[in-house]
Order: sequence, then C-alpha cells, then structure tokens
Amino acid sequence: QARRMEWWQEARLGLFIHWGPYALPAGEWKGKEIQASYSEHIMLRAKIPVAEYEEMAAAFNPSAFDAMKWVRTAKRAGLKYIIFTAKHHDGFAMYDSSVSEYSIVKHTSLGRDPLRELMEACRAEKMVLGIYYSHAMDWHDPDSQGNTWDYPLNIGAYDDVQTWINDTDKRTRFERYLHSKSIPQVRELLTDYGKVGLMWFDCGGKLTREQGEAFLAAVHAIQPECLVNSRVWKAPLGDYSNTSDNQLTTRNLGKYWENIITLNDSWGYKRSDHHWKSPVTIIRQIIDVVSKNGNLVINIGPTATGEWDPVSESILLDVGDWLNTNGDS
Ligand code: JFZ
Repeated sequence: QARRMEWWQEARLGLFIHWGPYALPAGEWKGKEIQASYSEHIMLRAKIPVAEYEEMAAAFNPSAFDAMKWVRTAKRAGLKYIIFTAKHHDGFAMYDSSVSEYSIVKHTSLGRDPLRELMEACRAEKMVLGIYYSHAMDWHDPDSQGNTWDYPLNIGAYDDVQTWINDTDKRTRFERYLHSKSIPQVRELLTDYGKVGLMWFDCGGKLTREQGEAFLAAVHAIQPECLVNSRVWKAPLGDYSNTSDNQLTTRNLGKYWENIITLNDSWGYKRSDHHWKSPVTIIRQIIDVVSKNGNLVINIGPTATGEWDPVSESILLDVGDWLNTNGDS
C-alpha cells in the first residue's frame, strides 16, 4: 500500500471544490436562510420537493466557469490535488452522465461539461484530479437514502443499516438505486475522465460492508491505482481515513489520514456566511496536520456564475504566499 500512497503523501495539501446548483440559492430558500451551516444541504434543510429543486437547477448557468483559472489559482495556493463534487447528495451530476439525464449538460442550458474541462486543465497543469461522489445519499432518487419528505418510504438520511436491512422493500429498492445509478455513475467517471487520483466517497457508513466493497471493486476494476477514502464504507475499508475540521485528532485514524476544512462554515457557496478563517488559522492547521503526518484538504465553494468569491480566493493565495516562502511546496 505504501507505493500507492506515495504521490498522495508527497502532495500533502489538496483543494476541495463543492460546486452544484445549490450555489444558486446559496443558503437561502424563499427568503429564509436555512438553519444549518452547509448550503449544499439546502434541499434537505428546506425540504425542497424534487420538482422545485429540478426547476431551480435548470436555471444553473455558470457561464463564467474557467477551469484553467481554477487550477492555476490552486497551484498558486500551493495545493497539489483537487477533489471535485461530481454528484453531491442532491443527486445532480456536474458532468455529462450517460446514466442519468439529471446533469449539468442535459438539465441546464450551459452546454458544457465542467468535469471534462477541469480534467483537461489538471492534465495541462500537472494537477492530480480527484472526484467526490455521494454514493448512498441521493435526494433526487426515490430508492436511495435520504429524501423522506418527497418519498416517505425511503431510507432516512441518518438511518443506519440496522434500521432498514430487514425491510425487504427498502433493501430491494436501495439495491436497485446502487446498481442502476450509483455504481454505473462511478464506472463512467472512472472510464470517461482520464486518470483519477482518488475517489472521495461520502456517508458510506449506512451501507452494508458488502455494498461498500462493491464500490471498491468497481473502482479497482477500472483504475487499480485510484485511491479510495474510508467513507466508501468505514475503516479499515479504503486507503485512508478522513476527519472533518472540527475534530482534528490523530486518534485511531491509522497510518494514512486526511483532514478536511472549510474556509467559512459551509462547503457549498453560502452568500451570508462571512465567518472566514484567517490565513494564519489555515497555516496553523497545515502545520498541525502535516507535523502529524496527515494531509489537509481546504475547501472552496464556487458561486452560481462559476467564479470563486474574492475572500476565499485571497485567503488561499495568502496561504500560498506563505507556503512559497516557508513551506516545501
Ligand atoms: C459530508 C457532506 O454531508 C457535506 O455536505 C460535505 O460534502 C462534507 C465534505 O462531507 O459532511 C460531513 C460528513 C462527515 C463529517 C463531516 C462532514 N465528519 O465525519 O466530521
């Protein structure tokens, strides 16, 4: 395993990009701010019916998106790999999926494939591309985990395996979701978008171990070198473990672990969230994590126009300036 991990350990620092239709409402729905930090959870928090969210998503038209600008800014910030949200819990594909029409190419008028443009920019700039994929939760699909406001018979967003595994109807429908949407989309992502450095799965703890192993097998069958984080199910499955920004501990994380942090309190763009971490705070977290032999992934939430908000861009560039003069970037 050590050889597989070499590039990742050497890289140390990554950029998380949480980008999707949720950047349009940006944390506010029908004039009310959602009472939760994560703007990418707006569909859950505001219990937005699928039809309404689809209508909102159809208006997503980030024409200012410039993959090369994003990758070059990430490099200036001293970050060595990018993790891009191909599909978050809202079920919306931010790439040209042939498995589902619910994508930025078929459901909006943008007419471009952001993941393809990002892949090409990463290749040109020698940046490693990673893909985030929410493989269990899909608030757009009547048979997945999560959307119990539109689909009352669904598995709840926070139900663990024991609460649904003995329900034949839920188990059968969930297996259908896994084999007709989730695994096929993972396969197309690993087939159609060049070399993928890592697949970053999310909220896999509510799968059975066998289901988690099926995702690992699907990744390795196509790109054996592609790393997989332990949220595909839970450790010890996967190549490395994750912590989130509010729990920076190295306890029982195993040899390879990655801390993930937001610059404010939301992964997706949230217009009202000005609770920014200072560059010094970020630099202190880099020193703390790297001194404990961990990786750190810093998040950006691009806006609905396809640009980075100026504050988060300046924080990242300040961090990059420090790394260029002090770190071994
Ligand atoms: C999950 C997602 O729900 C969220 O929207 C974002 O994508 C984030 C990166 O991942 O949220 C989590 C899940 C687990 C932890 C933190 C955030 N954790 O274990 O600390």
